[in-house]
Amino acid sequence: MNKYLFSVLFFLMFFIGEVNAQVTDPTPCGPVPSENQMRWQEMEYYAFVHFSLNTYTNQSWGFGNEDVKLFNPTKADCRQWVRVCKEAGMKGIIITAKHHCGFCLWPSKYTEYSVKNAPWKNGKGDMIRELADACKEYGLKLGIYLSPWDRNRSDYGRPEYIKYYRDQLTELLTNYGPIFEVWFDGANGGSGYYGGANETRIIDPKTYYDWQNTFKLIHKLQPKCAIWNDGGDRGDMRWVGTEEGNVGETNWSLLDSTGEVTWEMLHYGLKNGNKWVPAEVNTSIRPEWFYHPSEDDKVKTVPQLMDIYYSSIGRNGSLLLNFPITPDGLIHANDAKAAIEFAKVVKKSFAKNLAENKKIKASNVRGNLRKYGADNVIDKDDITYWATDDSVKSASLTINFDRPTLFNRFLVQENIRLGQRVESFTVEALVNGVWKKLAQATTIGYKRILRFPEVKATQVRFNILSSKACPVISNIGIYNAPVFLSAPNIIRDQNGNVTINTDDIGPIFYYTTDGSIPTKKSNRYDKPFLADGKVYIKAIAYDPASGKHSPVSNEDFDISEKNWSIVGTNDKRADLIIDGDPLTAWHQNDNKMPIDVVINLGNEYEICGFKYLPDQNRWSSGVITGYQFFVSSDNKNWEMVDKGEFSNIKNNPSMQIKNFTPVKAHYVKFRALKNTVGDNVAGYAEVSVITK
Ligand code: FUL
Repeated sequence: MNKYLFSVLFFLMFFIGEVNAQVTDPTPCGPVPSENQMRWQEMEYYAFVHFSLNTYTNQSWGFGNEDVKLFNPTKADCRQWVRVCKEAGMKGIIITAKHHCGFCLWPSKYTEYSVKNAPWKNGKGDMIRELADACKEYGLKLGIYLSPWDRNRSDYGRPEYIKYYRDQLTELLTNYGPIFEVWFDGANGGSGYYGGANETRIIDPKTYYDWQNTFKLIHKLQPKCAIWNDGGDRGDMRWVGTEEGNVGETNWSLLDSTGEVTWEMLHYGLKNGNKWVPAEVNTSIRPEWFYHPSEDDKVKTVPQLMDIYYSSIGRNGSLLLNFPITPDGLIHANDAKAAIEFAKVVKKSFAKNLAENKKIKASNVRGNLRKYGADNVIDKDDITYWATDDSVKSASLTINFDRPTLFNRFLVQENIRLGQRVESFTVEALVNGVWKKLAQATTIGYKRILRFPEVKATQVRFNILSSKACPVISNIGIYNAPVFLSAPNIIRDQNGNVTINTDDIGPIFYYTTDGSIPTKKSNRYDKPFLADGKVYIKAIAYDPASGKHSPVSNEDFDISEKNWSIVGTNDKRADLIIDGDPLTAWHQNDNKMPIDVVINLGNEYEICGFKYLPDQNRWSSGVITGYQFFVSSDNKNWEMVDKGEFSNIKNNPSMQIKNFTPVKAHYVKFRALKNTVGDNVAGYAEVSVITK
């Protein structure tokens, strides 16, 4: 009998083994990442550094005629940059070897417009060499930004320039060791110095740069380098359509290999695209990319950086965070502090995976094989995965904590080597015996992290509702991350009434008007208060329940706008541009460019600059790029005191600040010459002046 049972068992085992042997790994679904893209994706987080002549001219885009003699970073220390980046948890640094002005941070033998003619180290300096050495010393990877648009070169726009560009790329990709990423910015504002021609040169970015041959050169010189390109030719990664620090909640790592790429495709990817082109989220730790002293108190706070983290790395993107290098040649202490604190919070947030070592059950396991079992999602191995049978495209995993457990984050990863599959999923929690939906989301990709209010539950259920093919999940994490209060908004209306608020529920606010840091002993805010005229307000939000407070927010208000008026229009909405509210805007579209707006300041003041905030609505029209600024004492005789461009306003529609030599003004005229789309609309959220 025993012998008989043994034979039956043996037969069954053999038979099942045979059946299982026929179960193969899921076949890839659609395009999959290359080894270069995979290596890049796993880096997750790395730095940008913006450093050039702009650093010395307070500009965003140099015109191309700035004096090389300005470049003299007396304390330049790339090891300091790298140490900050390393401590901030970053894996590499991409440097603006050449920005649009054409100035080169390395002594290129193909141009005189470089460090070799700058006073820095008597022309013997090479910033790329110093950074490459520092990266090597600290184990970070090096990346290169080489602007295709070059406002200095006389041959820009002609075929010779492409040779020059490739020669420079060859220098950079040959002499500085391994390069992990090259960055080819698509910006081209047209006008420039161009070797003295001082004209506008329009090129067709789709054909002029001949990217395919440049890509071949890169592959030859640096086979392991990933290519970022926002032009028509697909690189290895894509831009996400904004510099604010977020990619779409739905984020497919796919595009089509040919055809136009719309803003939607950049932001959300393309579900059925035929090429793997994942998202890289680029943003600056300050409003601008280059250093401007006026932004020293505008460094992003830890809660803001955490939001960016969840909206980039937490949405299947990588995060490229910029540090503007100071004129001394260092990462500013405020920026370093914010980035390092941010890294500490990220570490703390994901320190303990509450799902680890817990019982986990799947509604379906591919071929019932252990190899594809549910435990693979908590085994800390990114290669192993849970998969279902090919026919099963909706399935769930249940994690049992045994006892009530507090958490507020859910992390999930697909094994993207087999393609991106999941289209929609939910997360539920068993709270006091009842299943409660915590979150509903769409794509996953390399990594997705969901945030929800803290919940105490005994079980968590991850339900895949639909998937392009059988789901392949490599990792799940459940965390209880620290929660932060956001720094409050400080808004002053035209009458001088200051409002302090935030999106968080429940905090109280404290503020100061003398520049000191607010504490619980400072003024308590309970309703709008009057603070007219020049005043520097700092505020914090404070949560009495937890005893926690937010970072400090600052607003440096100038003269009173109480007696200001918009002259020469009957449109009442014109007042919205001096109402202090960044969310309201006015547009003029009944005239041809140039379009003027005239403000009566109600009094004579000595002014030394102005501020322009474009309409903050993403789809807004009338974002001004070319301007002139005039002053007058009588609204009749005008003197032009400034003219220029708002360089990067299309991609980064933040507050534009322009300074000029102090001058007396009773009336000011802001003239729009050109907008981002070349039509006849001028739009403004706010216009104000800077007094001496
Ligand atoms: C933009 C450029 O025009 C900015 O100056 C900056 O370099 C940013 C990263 O890309 O398009």
